Amino acid sequence: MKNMHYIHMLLDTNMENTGELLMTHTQDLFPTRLEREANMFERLDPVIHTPESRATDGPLSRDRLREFDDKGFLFFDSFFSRDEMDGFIQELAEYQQNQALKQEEGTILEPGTEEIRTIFGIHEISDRFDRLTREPRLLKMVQQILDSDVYIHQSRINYKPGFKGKGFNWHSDFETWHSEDGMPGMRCVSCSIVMTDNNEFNGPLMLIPGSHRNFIPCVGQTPENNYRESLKNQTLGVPGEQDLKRMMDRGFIEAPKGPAGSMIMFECNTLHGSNSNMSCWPRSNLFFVYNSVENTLEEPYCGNRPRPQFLANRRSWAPLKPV
Ligand code: 6CS
Ligand code: FE
Repeated sequence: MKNMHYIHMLLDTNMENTGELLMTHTQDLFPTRLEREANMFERLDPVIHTPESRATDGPLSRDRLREFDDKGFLFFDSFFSRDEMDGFIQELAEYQQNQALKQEEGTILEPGTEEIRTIFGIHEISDRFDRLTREPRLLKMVQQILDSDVYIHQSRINYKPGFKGKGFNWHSDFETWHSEDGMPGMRCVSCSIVMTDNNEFNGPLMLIPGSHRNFIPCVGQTPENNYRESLKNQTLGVPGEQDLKRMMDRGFIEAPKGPAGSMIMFECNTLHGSNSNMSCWPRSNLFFVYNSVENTLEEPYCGNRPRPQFLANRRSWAPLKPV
């Protein structure tokens, strides 16, 4: 049963005699892409959805759950062994040489180059990556946090090639997924698996600890097909500098680094971004976005047409079963 506080039941004025309740729309509890600035406000959803009594029914210890609750992300050094990653890394290298794949709409190139920036829907392209989304070690942690079955909302590989990989502006994924994909609430977690060693020079993912606790409404109306620009250079859904400074002063910035096979698990509303890659080494990270089956997509709250399947899965919300 969906979280009822998202469903805004209205008496249909034409039918008040019958008192029949009609679900006319899901109330937008996270208004954003506004005409003028609005204050940030505290999130409405828990971070850890599992009740305290069942909190340790899963691989994460109380301390790790508390750390995720406090910071909005966890780092796992060498979560997968390097040789477990070899097959995945080999497959990603083959994709970079695949000219037909470069023409796909779900493949985004670095501006002005033939270098791949992102391939979306990687779990729908590859059986190997599809199986990885159902790796029990991942699934059990995500289910423990979200207290429900999950499905993949979005998967992608960000290549960030040496010298040419551009950065990503600060943003909350949830702000985009709510506004442009109709994701009702914050019950969604990303797992970013490091495919090439992340060091301080090749543009590692940067996160602001504690930023997941506030929703920051952003200014600017969303044009149709915004993703054609935003995936190369995001300008909408980027918080203002005053709000970013407030979050950074409060939580500072962390850039977890580690060898291929390491993993960053972060909450859908944790502010993150990354610098351009000025080194010669690629910084390729795989992202699996696990959404709760209790948080499935509505119509986009920005009012636009739904985004393509490779960005926002509307086709299969069946609970993922571990391999
Ligand atoms: O629009 C999106 O869904 C994508 N944009 C960013 C910057 N992060 C999340 C996601 O990949
Ligand atoms: Fe993001």
